[in-house]
Amino acid sequence: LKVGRLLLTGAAGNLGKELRPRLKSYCDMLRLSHRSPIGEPGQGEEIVVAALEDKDQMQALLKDVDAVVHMGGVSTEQPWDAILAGNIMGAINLYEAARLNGTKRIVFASSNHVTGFYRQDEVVTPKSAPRPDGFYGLSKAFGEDVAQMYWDRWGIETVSLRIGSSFDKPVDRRMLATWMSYDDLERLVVAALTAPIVGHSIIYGMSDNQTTWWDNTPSKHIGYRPLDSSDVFRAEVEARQPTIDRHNPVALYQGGAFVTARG
Ligand code: 15L
Repeated sequence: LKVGRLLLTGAAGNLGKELRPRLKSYCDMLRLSHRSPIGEPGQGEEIVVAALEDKDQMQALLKDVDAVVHMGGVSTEQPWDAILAGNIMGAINLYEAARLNGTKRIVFASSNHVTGFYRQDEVVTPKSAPRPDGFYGLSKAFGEDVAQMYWDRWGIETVSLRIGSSFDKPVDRRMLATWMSYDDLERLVVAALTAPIVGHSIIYGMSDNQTTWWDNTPSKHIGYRPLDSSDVFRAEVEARQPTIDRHNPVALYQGGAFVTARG
């Protein structure tokens, strides 16, 4: 199933870089955006420089786009001003641009930090109340609310991906629960783009890890099936981190180091 004209924001970011070559085969044209220049487009690509906090640039960016994979924005705990520009103004500018341009669906890179202040001995679902662990998590919760409002009011569909830790491999104990491989990230984004109806759905982005704090049952309709697991790295991770201090908030809460990080 092809998407037509697809926009990938944050194309030069950690996950944008991974998705750029992978998304090409699912669309006729891949438009890539970043806040600074990122070189020349390849075949079937367009490159546009646009800052999320710039309303006019965002409206031009979404012209003739059928769907968006929104990986742009601030991706860690940062000073409020940066979060305000990239993630708060950015969310509104993106959705306003989608409304004005008739974009049908957005896949929004939300984050597990929306629920980072649940403890590691709790299992949460996409229906659980948010408990953001900082300005960053708060901004992602806001982005999800923006998505919900634009669905209810304007019929723009979104899948909000509460991405765990999408890296090469898990490097600490926490990531045994939160890790998502790049191949599973691709499967999740493609499922979110192509599921026939999604309204506004929220789903945690994780591989098929044995240890998990998240139950995606309410979002089964998206049809995401992870094929990787952090468990092949378990021995390596446990050797590197043999003990954990359960009184340390970093080991107690799902958000890990984010729960004490200052922007
Ligand atoms: C995130 O939201 C960050 O963007 C990413 O860099 C990781 O730190 C991840 O969460 C995580 O929780 O491991």
